[in-house]
Amino acid sequence: MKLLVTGCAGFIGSNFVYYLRKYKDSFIVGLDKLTYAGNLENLSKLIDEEKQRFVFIRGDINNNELLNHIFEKYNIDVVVNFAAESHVDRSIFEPHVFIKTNVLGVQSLLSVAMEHWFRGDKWLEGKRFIQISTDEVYGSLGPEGYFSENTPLDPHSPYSASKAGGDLIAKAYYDTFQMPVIITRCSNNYGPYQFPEKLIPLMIWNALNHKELPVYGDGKNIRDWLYVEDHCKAIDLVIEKGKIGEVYNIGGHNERENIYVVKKIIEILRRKTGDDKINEDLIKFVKDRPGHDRRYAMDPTKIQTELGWKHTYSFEEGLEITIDWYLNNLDWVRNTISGEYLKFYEKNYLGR
Ligand code: NAD
Ligand code: TDX
Repeated sequence: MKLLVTGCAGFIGSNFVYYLRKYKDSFIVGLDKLTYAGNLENLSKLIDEEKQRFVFIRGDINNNELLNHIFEKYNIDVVVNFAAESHVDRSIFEPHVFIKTNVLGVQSLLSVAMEHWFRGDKWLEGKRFIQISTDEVYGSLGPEGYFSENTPLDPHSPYSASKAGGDLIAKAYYDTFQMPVIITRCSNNYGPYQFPEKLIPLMIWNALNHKELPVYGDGKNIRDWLYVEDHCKAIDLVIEKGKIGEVYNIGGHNERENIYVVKKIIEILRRKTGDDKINEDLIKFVKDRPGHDRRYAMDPTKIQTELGWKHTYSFEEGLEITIDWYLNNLDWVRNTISGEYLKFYEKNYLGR
């Protein structure tokens, strides 16, 4: 099988291409624009050790000429589209970049894939386009209930609106052309290689440096945490057994309040480092994120019953592993945040 994995130098994309290493007969073309969030260091082991089975190409999913070249040269069977602007806070300051990649970029990928996969009046066998989406397209929940695949879309941030736009154009390619599209919507991922602007790695890094831990609002917003390896396993199953035209929700049933997550990180870090300066005095409640969704929680019944997926890691287990990874990869964090994110963070968030 020949896969085009876009956004392969980001957090989930890089974990996914490592996950696919176990398939000795697969060939992966990794495409990534290397924005501030993409880091080739994430792929260094693959680039060194898997020359026969992995090729990296720097480029934009909006570049149709490049996409055509890739489809022609590598005869792609499966597209897994992780490429996106992914950070909600950034989308509040620069929505246009989100629309360009998360909506128009999806359209470019779909149209080029269609050009290569639709022959005569039918689709070539075995082709799959997997659009990686998010629970955020469903909006926000009250204290009860879960998002199912039938929950109406009700995005609130420019990020989630752009992801919903990408989903709808992908759905339209299935409805109109019967293109072999499948959409997956997952909850909050965490694990190795996550850019330290997202809650968990940001809190780990700040705590280790005895810096403030900025908790938005009252800290009682709830996210449903999914260890990235469990997510990769789900996508793998969707490629193998997922039904064309369907949506699959992927969630860990690990709902936690943000303040619990931050306190747990403090507790684990203090135990692992013996550093007493890592304590709850570092927590600072700051102005809330505008349009901040209160609660996300996924109902993963469909992927569990139809494809046999289940998550392996509880939140507390996954968090221990994640913290160990960051403690063993402090140079990675240092290199990653010495780039553009730091400037953005300082300009927009310090002093709130
Ligand atoms: P990330 O920001 O870590 O990585 C995104 C990658 O896409 C980066 O390597 C970046 O360089 C690349 N990219 C951005 N624009 C591009 C473009 N125009 N062309 C080519 N490459 C481009 O994001 P992530 O957390 O790994 O998320 C991956 C996907 O999963 C995204 O589609 C995101 O919406 C979705 N998702 C993420 C989470 C999460 O918790 N991280 C949850 C639900 C859904
Ligand atoms: O400094 C912070 N303080 C804080 O209280 C940050 C960065 C976040 N938060 C809160 C906001 C959210 O309620 O923590 C929660 C998690 O925030 P993020 O890590 O920014 O993730 P979220 O906004 O939930 O979105 C994530 O999950 C869904 C990903 O970034 C998206 O790409 C994905 O679609």
